[in-house]
Amino acid sequence: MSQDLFASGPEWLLDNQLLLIKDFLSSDEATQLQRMLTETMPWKQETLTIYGKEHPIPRLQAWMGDDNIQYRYSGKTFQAERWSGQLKTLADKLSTVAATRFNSVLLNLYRDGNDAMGWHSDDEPELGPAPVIASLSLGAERDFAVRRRGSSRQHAVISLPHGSLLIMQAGMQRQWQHSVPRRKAISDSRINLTFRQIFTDKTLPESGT
Ligand SMILES: O=C(O)CCC(=O)C(=O)O
Repeated sequence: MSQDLFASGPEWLLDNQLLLIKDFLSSDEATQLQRMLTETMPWKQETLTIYGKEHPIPRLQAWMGDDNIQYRYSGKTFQAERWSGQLKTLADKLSTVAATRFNSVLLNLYRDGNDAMGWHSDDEPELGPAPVIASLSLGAERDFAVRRRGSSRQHAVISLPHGSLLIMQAGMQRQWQHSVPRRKAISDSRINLTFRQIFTDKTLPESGT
């Protein structure tokens, strides 16, 4: 992990499973990026099938990456759209920061505090056995809650400000779940980008590496 690229104060949290860099982007850079993404991304409200019934998820999503990147999530296959030059440049920069090779990004648009994300770990097989995920937050400051896998008790809440970068380290998804709880008092929107390395059957590393 290269830390000398940061302007100031990265914080290690949760037994070093999370690295938070609050000022990864300046406020102006973050605002500009949020505006550009709000206007140009192919936002969609996906649905999840629960007990045979389709439910719209409480947020909008877009999925961008290298050619032929596919991701299975909740029984569905999503094909990444080819990313713009600006997102690819950002992915390359974050790959250097996180010492990995991000080939895709999942974008979530939380329209206001009624939009949310439930408890989960990012542990789909395509992410490999020990995924490192870089999560960039733009817009309304929202809580990121964590709990141990197998426990229903919330362990910690980390507030993610405009322009912040949170890097989930390799052991995080095995041990912890995370969520973005509803916050009804928040009326502003937020975009979160999670940069991921998606493996194909051919590039998947062995379990335990
Ligand atoms: O919006 C966030 O901060 C978290 C997003 C997330 O958990 C995910 O994309 O898996």
